[in-house]
This record gives sequence, C-alpha cells and structure tokens, in this order.
Amino acid sequence: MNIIDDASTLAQTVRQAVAATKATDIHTHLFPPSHGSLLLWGLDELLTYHYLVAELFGAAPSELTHEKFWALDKKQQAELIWRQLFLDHSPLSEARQGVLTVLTALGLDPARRDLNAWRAWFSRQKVEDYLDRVLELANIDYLIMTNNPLLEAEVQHWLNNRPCPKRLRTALRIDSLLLNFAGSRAQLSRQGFSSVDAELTAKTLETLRRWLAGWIDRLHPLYMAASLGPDWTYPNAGETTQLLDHVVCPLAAERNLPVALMLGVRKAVIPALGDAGDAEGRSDIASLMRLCAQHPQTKFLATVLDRADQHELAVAGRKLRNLHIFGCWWFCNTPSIIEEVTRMRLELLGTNFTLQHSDARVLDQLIYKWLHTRRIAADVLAEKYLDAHAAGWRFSAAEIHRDIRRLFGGAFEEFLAK
Ligand code: RAT
Ligand code: ZN
Repeated sequence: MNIIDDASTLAQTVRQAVAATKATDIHTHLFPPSHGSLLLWGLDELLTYHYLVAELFGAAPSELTHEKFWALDKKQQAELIWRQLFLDHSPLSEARQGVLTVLTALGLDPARRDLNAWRAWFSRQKVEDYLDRVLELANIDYLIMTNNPLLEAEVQHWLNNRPCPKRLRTALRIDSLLLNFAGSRAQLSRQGFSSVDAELTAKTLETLRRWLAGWIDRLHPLYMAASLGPDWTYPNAGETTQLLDHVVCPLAAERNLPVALMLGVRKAVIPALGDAGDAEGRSDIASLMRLCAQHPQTKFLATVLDRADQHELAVAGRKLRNLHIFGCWWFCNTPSIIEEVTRMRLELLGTNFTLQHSDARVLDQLIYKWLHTRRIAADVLAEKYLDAHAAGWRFSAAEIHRDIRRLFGGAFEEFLAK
C-alpha cells in the first residue's frame, strides 16, 4: 500500500481525488433528448431558471408585475433577468454565479456581456452531443431524472417508448398520488384505472398498488420519490399515511426500491411565481424516524430543506439502517450551507451519506452545481483528512479515492443494493 506521509501531499491528493472522481447525480429534473421540449438547455433557459425568477422581483422596479413578466416570451424574460440581475445589480448570489461558471466552463467569456454572441453559440450545439459534453464537464457517470407518471406531457413519451440514453436513469415521482389522491383520479382513469373510488377502500388501495407496479415495470426506476411539507406528520388518520402504509412502502419493500422523501417544502406560497413561488419550513424528523421504524423492510432516502433540520436529520441517519441521507437541497444548495452541512455530516456519519445532488432543471446547470460542490467538498475533505493525519493515521491514495467515490454516489449504490 502506497502510504502518504506528508501533509501537503495528502491535501493535494484529496483535492485531486475530489476533482477526478465521477459523481452520480441522484436527483435532477432533466429528461432524455427524445422527450423534446421537456429537456431544458441553453442560455435563455439558464437565465429563466426559477431560482433567478425569484430573485428578479426583489431587484426589479415595482412596475414589473408577475403578470407582465409571464406575458413576455422566454427570450424577453431572459433579457430582463440579465439586465436586472447581472447588469443593474451584480451577480453575487449562488444562482447568478452559476450562470457565470457555466459560461466560463464552456469557453464563453462572461466578461464580454454579450447575450447574442452566446445565443449564437448555443444555437450551433446539437443536443445529443451537448448532453455528453455537459456530463463530461460535470464529471458525472449518470444522473437520475424525476419522472412523474401522473403528468400527461411526460407519460406520453414513456408510453411511446422514446429512447433514453443509458446515462439518464429514472425515479418515479409520486407527490401527486400521496398528496392529492383525489386529483389524480382523472389521469388514473385515462391510464385505464377507472375503478379507483374517491375513498381509499381496500379495493382502491389494491388498484393503486397495481398501477404503481405497472410504472415500476415500465420505467425501472432507481427509487420512488415525493416532497412533503412542514405539516407532514406520520402516522395520522389522513390519506398520505394510508397510501404510504398500504401502497408505497410495501411495494417499495417488495421491489427493493427506496422511497426518497424530500422534506420541508411549502408549496405555492406565492402562486403567481410558479415554481419560484415555493418557500420552506421546519420538518418533523420524528415522523420520518417513526416511518422508518414502522417499515423496517423499506429503505428510505431523505433530505431536508431547512438548515436547522439538518442536524436532527443527520442524527436520525446514525440510528436507522434503512435511512440514507442525501444532498443539500434547493435553498440549502448554497456554498455556505453545503460547507456547513457537509462538515457536520462527515463528523456524524463518516462517509455514509451522499454528499450532493444537483436538482438541475436545465442541462447546463450540471456544470456549475457540480463544480461549485466540488470546490467546497475539496476544502472540507482536505481539512478532515488532515485532522486524521495529525492524529496519527496514514492514508493511501486508493483509500482516499474509495472514500470520495462513496460520498459521490458509491454509498447510494451500496444502499440500493442492500
Ligand atoms: O429545486 C427545485 O428546482 C425545486 O423546484 C423542486 O423541483 C424540488 O427540487 C423538488 O424536486 O421538488
Ligand atoms: Zn428537485
């Protein structure tokens, strides 16, 4: 074994390993190119990312109403965001800096401030080749999409067996089923499941299990997923508990698929903002722990949106073998919080968690989300390895690579295989 004896070689090896190790991106909102306009990419999509739309209204004059903004076409929206969030106010926020990182990585100098030149460059890209280029720049082996079997626009592509590159894997998104079962009945009936009553009778639960199993057979997802609000508790007398207990968890156990819970989103607080209108709140981690304990044969993945919940979640991750903690989600995907949360998780969980997912909605965002995470992870990890070195331990480069791959997807894959 090639042991590293001096501290500066150790720090350098850690930094190189963080840069070189392929990551698995376990949660995105990307789609295969064959799904047409569902796959967002390019400059105007980057600029109209909902994280930036949310920032726009804080910066823009009050004459800009939500209605006026949505009445613009995508190009005009992008130009407005560019003017307000980059030219009239400096790009210091994480979402704005992300755009700069993407441009630079693609060789498009942000200092030129030339939207039209960049648009011309993007218009020359062929999406299939561009997808490969982005995955290389982000250094990702494969990514996991979010596939909603209750959304007509998505469903059609799967029913028509459109091709999907191997590096894009599926996850079955079931929020609408868990939170708005009644509202899902029309779509279920279009899919041939018309015998679903308005009440969750035993027959309905059985039908829903068959429906979900059918989608598992069609999509071969790596997990099922839902985001839940701060008001979510478990158990209770409501439909979400019944659906978890009698449909989702038993089926997940039977198929050996984890259930991913993303906790703490307060949906549509400002409805006129669309995706940008969601906020966050504290989650009930004790409910998550009860759910894991109630379904010991079911595996759960979890992430939380509130910074203060991160510690309680990490502690829960130490206790429950069927719970795997992942990513710095959405409002937590900012450098200061990634740094704090990653350090805390390393201290409580060792390498037994998944350090990050991108949540990319626009293909190009994979580049910045992963570059920024790697920059922060390199600092935090170098510090932790140096601490162990100072305490007398000696590492080999192979051990460092092993550990970092675990954090970047290896632990997730082990958890799937359990
Ligand atoms: O991060 C986001 O883009 C959010 O809008 C949500 O999509 C969130 O990540 C989710 O998956 O619910
Ligand atoms: Zn997401």
